[in-house]
Amino acid sequence: MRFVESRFVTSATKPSQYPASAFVDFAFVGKSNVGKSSMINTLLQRKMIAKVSRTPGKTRLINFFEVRFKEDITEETGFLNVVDLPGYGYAKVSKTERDAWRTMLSRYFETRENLGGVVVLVDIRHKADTKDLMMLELVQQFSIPYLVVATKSDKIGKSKIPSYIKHLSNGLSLPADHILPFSALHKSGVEKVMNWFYQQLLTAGNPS
Ligand SMILES: Nc1nc2c(ncn2[C@@H]2O[C@H](COP(=O)(O)OP(=O)(O)OP(=O)(O)O)[C@@H](O)[C@H]2O)c(=O)[nH]1
Ligand SMILES: [Mg+2]
Repeated sequence: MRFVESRFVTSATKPSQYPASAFVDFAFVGKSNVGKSSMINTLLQRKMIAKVSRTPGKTRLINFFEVRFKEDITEETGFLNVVDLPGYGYAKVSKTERDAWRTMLSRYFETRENLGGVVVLVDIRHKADTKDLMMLELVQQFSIPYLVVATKSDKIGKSKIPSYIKHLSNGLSLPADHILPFSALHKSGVEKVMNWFYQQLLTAGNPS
C-alpha cells in the first residue's frame, strides 16, 4: 500500500472539534521530538505537511490529515485519516501539563469510534522511560491495535539495530519482533508500516 494524495483537514483539542469522517483514523503518539511529524511526512511523501521542528513540543494540537491510498497488488484505492497527536514531555513536565496531555489523548482514544490503530513511537537510541511506558499503557488500556516504531534508526549503525531493539523490547515488556525500526531520513521501514495499516483496514472490514 502507498499513500498517493493527502490534505490537511483540521486541528483540534477536544471531541467537538474533531472532523466527522467516514474513514478510519491511524494516530501517531510519542514523546516530543521523537519524530512523529517526520514519520508522517515520510509516509505522505510530503516535505512539510506536518510541522517538523528542532524545538520540541511544536505540535500541541491534534492534527488530522485525509489520505488517499492505493494497494499496488489489488489496485484497490480508498481513504484513511492520519492523526498527529501532540508530543509529550521532551524534558521535564509539570503535573498539570501531564494531566492536560493525558486528558486530551484519553478523550480522543475513548470517543473516536473510527480509530483503527495507533503507532507508538520511541527513539531507538534511548532506553524506554516512564513517559514511553505511560503512552504505551494508555494505548493498551483502551484495547486499540498498536504498532511500536523505533525512530531515527539511521543514527546507529545497521549492525547495532537488533541489540537496540532488544533493549527497547525489555524496557517496554514487548517481544522484539513487535518493534519496527524506522528512519525518516533513509525512508526505511515504510513498507512494513504500510502493510500494518492495510492489515488493520482489512481486519476492520473496511478497506475503503
Ligand atoms: N536523523 C534523523 N532525524 C530525525 C528522524 N526523524 C525525525 N528527526 C529529527 O528529529 C527532530 C524532531 O522531529 P519531529 O518530526 O518534529 O518530532 P515530533 O515527534 O513531531 O515532535 P513534536 O511535534 O515536538 O512532538 C527534527 O529535527 C527531525 O529532523 C530520523 O528518522 N532520522
Ligand atoms: Mg510534531
